[in-house]
Amino acid sequence: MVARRGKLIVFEGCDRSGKSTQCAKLTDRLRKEGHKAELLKFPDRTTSIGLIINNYLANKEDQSDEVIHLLFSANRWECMQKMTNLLLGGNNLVIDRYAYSGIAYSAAKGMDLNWCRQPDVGLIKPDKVIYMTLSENKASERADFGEERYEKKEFQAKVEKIFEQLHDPSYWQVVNGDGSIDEVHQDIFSAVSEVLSADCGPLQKLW
Ligand code: DGP
Ligand code: NA
Ligand code: NA
Repeated sequence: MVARRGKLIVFEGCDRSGKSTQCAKLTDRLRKEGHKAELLKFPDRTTSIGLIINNYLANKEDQSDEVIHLLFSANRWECMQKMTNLLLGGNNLVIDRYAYSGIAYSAAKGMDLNWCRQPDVGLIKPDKVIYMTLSENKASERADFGEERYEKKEFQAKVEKIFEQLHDPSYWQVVNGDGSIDEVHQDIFSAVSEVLSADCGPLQKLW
């Protein structure tokens, strides 16, 4: 019998919302509970496109808004065959950022939202998007932003507004990241458990 396909779980949210910590915790938990699970992250800075993106984020290299937008998208496209193979092989994928970050961070610069959406049309559609939020209070308690290009308070507020526009309640779950790491993990784990036991049908495409 052919293995049931794995589920695609995407984490989205602003910088410092706790995505990376929660992605790692969820992947561990899934494995402990006997599920096959792999963790991926975008941008994937290890490919040649990823290296250009890394230099851009580190402010070592400039790119036009259009070029960097297309490179972020290409960085996702170059992973599609691998993701398809993993999912069809029964692996659940946990992904730290995806096309929604692509749109949110570019549109926050004032770029046209519809233009921004186009390059990611046809990527594998997630079965669930975990959208992590953080209240102002909690955000200011966390360590300061780093040095990277987008890590500024005013810019993050614009990004958040675009994420709110992209929010699709049919497959997004908003998770408040204000609680302790374990509390937040518990919320995420219950949302994801539902998806894992559901029959989501064949892989679908964005958008
Ligand atoms: P991270 O490694 O998750 O902290 O992401 C690096 C930074 O890049 C972060 O500020 C979010 C931003 N980012 C992630 N994906 C995209 C994308 O597709 N397009 C743009 N413009 N920015 C992105
Ligand atoms: Na970051
Ligand atoms: Na992160």
